[in-house]
Amino acid sequence: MGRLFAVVVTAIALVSVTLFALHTWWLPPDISTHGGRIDSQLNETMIVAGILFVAAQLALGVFVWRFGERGGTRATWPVRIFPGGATPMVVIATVLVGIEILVLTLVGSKVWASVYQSPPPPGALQIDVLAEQFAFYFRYAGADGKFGVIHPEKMSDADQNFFGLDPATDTTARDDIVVATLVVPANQPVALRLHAKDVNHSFYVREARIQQDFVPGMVIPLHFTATTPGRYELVCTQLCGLGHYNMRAYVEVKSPAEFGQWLKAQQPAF
Ligand SMILES: [Cu+2]
Repeated sequence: MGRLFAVVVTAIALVSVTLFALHTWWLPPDISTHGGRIDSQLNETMIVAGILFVAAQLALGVFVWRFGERGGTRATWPVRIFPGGATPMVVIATVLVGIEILVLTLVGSKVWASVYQSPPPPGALQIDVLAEQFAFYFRYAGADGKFGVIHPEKMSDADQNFFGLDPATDTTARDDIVVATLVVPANQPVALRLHAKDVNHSFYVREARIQQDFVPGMVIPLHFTATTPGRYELVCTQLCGLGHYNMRAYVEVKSPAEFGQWLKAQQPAF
């Protein structure tokens, strides 16, 4: 049994590493300007963690093969030949893995901060996003370039007033455009403001390498630049209720000219 287990452990390790190395199930192509940095960070993490994974699994296989069937006999190799016995070996392994995790964290947090904690480029197109159980809505400022003020008590799905606007008294709200698909121009920075009406939701677009939670009571900024026209799925990745599985929308990236035409053709919300 011991040797069979050693073979199975080794085979599982090699097959799973091969699947990763061949990119059998891999990320969709990146369509954002920042995604290259995220992808290379992910690759780095995969390679470093993969080497450790294979080394640990192969060592496990070797130990089980050599010592698995000697019931009651303690393993003496390589503890006996390692200077000082088991303790320094365990300490060294722990320190090495600790350094690896710290380095990945420090390097990775720089990449993360460059995307999520940098200000949007000047001139970015402002779009408001509202998440609620179980839909997303997107708001453009309209012809006046100004967003109407949000009044949470006026939010009403029945009146299709998803953002809680008050067009009767707020003139800036009257020409706001509210749609259920996020349309953005290619190669132009987009600055989103994320609002949650009820519970936590998340804004996740695989191809744009963007994932950011919505938190009720907070307005969370998120900016990115899409490079490739197309239609991409936006999904909620926070378990937000019974309809969570079905909470999604689409991001349409259009050429700047097509985007301009699309925006002109939209009717104001009121
Ligand atoms: Cu949700």
